[in-house]
Amino acid sequence: MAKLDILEFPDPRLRTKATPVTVFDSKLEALIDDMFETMYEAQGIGLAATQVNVHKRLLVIDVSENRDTPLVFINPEFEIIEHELCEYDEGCLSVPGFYETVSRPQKIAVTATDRTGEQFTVAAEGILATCVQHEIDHLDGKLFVDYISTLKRQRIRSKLEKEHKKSEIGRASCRERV
Ligand code: GNR
Ligand code: NI
Repeated sequence: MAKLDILEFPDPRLRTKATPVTVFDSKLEALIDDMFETMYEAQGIGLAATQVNVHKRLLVIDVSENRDTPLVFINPEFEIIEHELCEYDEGCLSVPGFYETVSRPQKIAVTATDRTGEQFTVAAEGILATCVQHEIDHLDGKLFVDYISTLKRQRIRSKLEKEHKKSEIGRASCRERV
């Protein structure tokens, strides 16, 4: 197993539209395992393949308190069951350190396949419904910051760009010292 690097906003690769998974093989199994390891290590409740620079329609989620209920959704689609919106303070491993309130339909039905290619449908509400929609957005190249004001988004962008520049300088001086 391996921990994967997570792309961070405003990396343009996060805007890639992912394509369906068609091959269910050991390589896919290994990717799923690596995505869970990456998600648990980063203490996230979900991770989309897009975030680890794999542009396939695949996501992993664990919204359980004990972090012991891993869920895999391959080629996921959802239907809205209740149009009533539910607000959550959303964060994202690709937008580290920032949280904003986003409204999304509160009850959905998710159809996807599992890691063997078997199709299933589950109803999701609350944080699971929010998380599934947040992750499917990633597969379509969307981020939660797309739902907030341009001003707030630009502020987040420049703060993260500054941090990325700082850590690039840190890495460069580390190389110099070797
Ligand atoms: O860890 C995460 N927490 C979270 C909180 C509220 C709404 C959505 C999320 S998903 C996020 C992990 C992540 O970035 N997944 O793409
Ligand atoms: Ni995210």
